[in-house]
Amino acid sequence: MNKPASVPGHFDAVVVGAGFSGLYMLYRLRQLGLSVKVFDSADDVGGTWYWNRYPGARCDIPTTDYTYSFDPELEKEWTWSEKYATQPEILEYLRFVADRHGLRSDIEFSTAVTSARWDEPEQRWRITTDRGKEIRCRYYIMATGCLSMPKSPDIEGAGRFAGQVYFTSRWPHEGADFTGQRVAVIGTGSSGIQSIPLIARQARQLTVFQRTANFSIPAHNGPAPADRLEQLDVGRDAYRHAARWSRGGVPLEPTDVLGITASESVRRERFEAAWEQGELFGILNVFADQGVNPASNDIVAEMIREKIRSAVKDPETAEALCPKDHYFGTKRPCLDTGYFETYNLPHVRLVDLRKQPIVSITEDGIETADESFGFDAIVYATGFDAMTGALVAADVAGQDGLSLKEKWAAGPSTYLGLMTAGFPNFFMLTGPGSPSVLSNMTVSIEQHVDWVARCLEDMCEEGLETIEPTALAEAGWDQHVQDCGAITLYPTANSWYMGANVPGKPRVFLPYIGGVDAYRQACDEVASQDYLGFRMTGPGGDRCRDGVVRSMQPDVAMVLEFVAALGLPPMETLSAADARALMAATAEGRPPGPELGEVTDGVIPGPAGDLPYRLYRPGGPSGRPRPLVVYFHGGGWVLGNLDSDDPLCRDLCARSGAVVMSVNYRHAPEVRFPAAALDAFAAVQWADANATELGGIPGQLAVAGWSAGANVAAVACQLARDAAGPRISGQLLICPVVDSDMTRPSYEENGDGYILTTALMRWFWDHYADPADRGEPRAAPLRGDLEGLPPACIVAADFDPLRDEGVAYARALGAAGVPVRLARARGHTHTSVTMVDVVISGAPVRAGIGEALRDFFPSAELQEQVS
Ligand code: N01
Repeated sequence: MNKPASVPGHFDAVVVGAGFSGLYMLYRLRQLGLSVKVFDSADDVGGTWYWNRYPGARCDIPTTDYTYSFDPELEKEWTWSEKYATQPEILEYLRFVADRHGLRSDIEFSTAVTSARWDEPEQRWRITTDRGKEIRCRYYIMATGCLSMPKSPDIEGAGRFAGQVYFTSRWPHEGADFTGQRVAVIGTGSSGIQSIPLIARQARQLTVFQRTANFSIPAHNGPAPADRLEQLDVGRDAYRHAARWSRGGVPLEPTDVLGITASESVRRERFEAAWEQGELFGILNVFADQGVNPASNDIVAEMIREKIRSAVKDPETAEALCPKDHYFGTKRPCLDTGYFETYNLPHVRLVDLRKQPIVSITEDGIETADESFGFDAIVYATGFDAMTGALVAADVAGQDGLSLKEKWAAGPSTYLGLMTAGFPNFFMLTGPGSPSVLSNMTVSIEQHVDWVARCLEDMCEEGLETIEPTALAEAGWDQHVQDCGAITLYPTANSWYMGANVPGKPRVFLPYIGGVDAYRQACDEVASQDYLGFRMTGPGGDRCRDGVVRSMQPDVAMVLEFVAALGLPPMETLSAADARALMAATAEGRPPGPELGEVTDGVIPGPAGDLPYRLYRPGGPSGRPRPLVVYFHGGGWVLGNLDSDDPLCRDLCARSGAVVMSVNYRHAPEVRFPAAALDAFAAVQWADANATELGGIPGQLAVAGWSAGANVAAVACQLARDAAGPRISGQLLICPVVDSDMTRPSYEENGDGYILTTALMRWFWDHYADPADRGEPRAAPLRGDLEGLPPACIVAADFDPLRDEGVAYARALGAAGVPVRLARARGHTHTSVTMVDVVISGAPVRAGIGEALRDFFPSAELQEQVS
């Protein structure tokens, strides 16, 4: 039983919403001994499942998984009757839970919260309800659901229709009888797709108005899957634990099969198995790359289109039902029962609004650009103002009276999707920036509720009374949420995930797509690191450990995890020969980089024998001269060759439109300092003298390099300046080695765990140059005279031990009057920017590099060729 409010109208916590999240939050707050009041505008528990009563409403995650796990006894006492339970059964379940734990006594039904104001002097929230009540609470928790605020009809004349009007999201409790009626359904998202087959059973005539064709797979509903029940019987706790640490909140091994490389038979087999299984996470896991690679995605999409074509008899209708304007999964796919087959019924018709848009709703029907339709009833299945709608509609005002609506005018900003700066003690359950709608909601709800409960318990123990995120932590999380979305295809769609379904809503990727497991890890880390990124106050003292919980690009982190799992020996423990062999082996099977016009190999004379080179020419008219970039590969003067940096050179060539000449140089330990630098300078001289033969434009030559290759490129520029030629138009230095001082902070911060380690860098130096030589400008160009050098573009990566020397070189060049562009590779390591088509987040950085290269050659011709 709840602790009563010690002062009438004063509670420890107020929760809005009595659905899955609100009920469990109440249960946990009570366990902490807090006084709680829950408000819900409905007259019973259920939340989403109270309102969405349209015919055919079911969950789309198997109910064995879409269920609470906090109460093992409850799990024993409740058995779901179907694989995907109906809305009435889910509602019954929530009623059962509420009764079992006596939760109703703390819930005020049929009461909406109309405003919530943070009272700074009192350090309390002031809550008002539509029943005129005003109450105070320390913690204000919105458990209002992600899909609870119906989108208002944005169709001309929507209020004019004189017949029956229904919204799937607010279906009448007494139901609707369409027998003998002419019915219109507008919208073909999950709600439309679930209800259309059932409405068709009653209606005399059913017309479906479709704006966007949607992907849907058969739910194959029936008894709960036997294998799932067996797993639960054998080890319920282990199963639930696996769900909590899975990507989507349902135990499922993510596949490593790539769509682009799988054979046709493997593709077909995997797809058909997922189709037969009829589960959302299964069909989203046919290929590991379907969410990021358009070609792979299209394989799945086309197989679904084939299924639609074979289900729908009329070819024109079938084609209109085939989704073609978004990648599969980027709008939430649906699970259906006989949806596409419904269009084979003689009284059902599809109107494709792309061909004939709605002009207006009229008094007796709908008028499109081509036709007038008469109806007895119109059903709006037009969706929700998702994820933020219910939050901003609630008139929440934090410090200084700033409302959530104002703060989020350009899109939501949260820390972990749980809190937002400026709104102390205000929690959102499954808020924007958390996995929420991309996951099994029940797992994500329990995780959020447990986190909030633990946080309040910790605060209580330490005498802390307020908590709110810092601006730094919140900005870092917002960035991470967007970074995670940006490497996927999701932002390309006009989906409600992007806020694109509501006119005027800012286009921002709303949920967190990094995975339930990764998210839980981040939340746990925050809590265990003294609530990193939160500011807490109270009689127990003020405290704030400020910081960003995730600043690495998500795909870079994945690569690091993958490499760590390989358990490779550290390079510096190997001989040079073995290290070279290991490097070559790890490069096998990587994506080749872009196709180019021409790639040819050759040799040039070096100071001590021939040096191999590879010449990359972009596509386009052959024979047309272009500026020339002489490139030097990375590898610490010990490793690497023309092949090691081949994808990067292709990428640089394609992006810049210049001819790229990658030149190999002599390596240590066989030949030590300054051989590599002298070879580089000789190569630049030769390229300049032979520019025309190489397809270059005489006098338009730049140098480039990565890592140790950038070291020799930088040295070549200094040698060219000292030798009064050749004239170099620019130097591109990607994560360069420019100094032998290994004490800068970036060595301290990033010296271990990010592939290029301090130990490896020391190994490189030891192979390359005697300690006495390492201060020489030909080894450490930062220590040289920097005046009169060519314009530079320097790339410095956040998680690179060499970051600070790159930045120092940029600053020193600038101070010496050299034009410099410093490109920060945010969230990247020393190697990740170069991993073409592996680390997708590196592409924008390389796009900037391509632009910098073009800027070295301001000839209108090159700019034109590239654009
Ligand atoms: O809403 P939606 P929903 N003129 O936004 C169309 C969950 N859910 O209620 O795509 C004409 O998906 C709109 O067209 P377009 C689930 O997560 C789950 O169906 O914007 N058409 C679209 O076709 C789901 O994703 C279940 O071009 C208009 C449709 O209306 C989410 O809730 C069941 C229009 C809206 O589709 C939302 O689903 C139900 C206009 N002015 C819901 N405006 C389960 O199975 C909108 N549309 C658990």
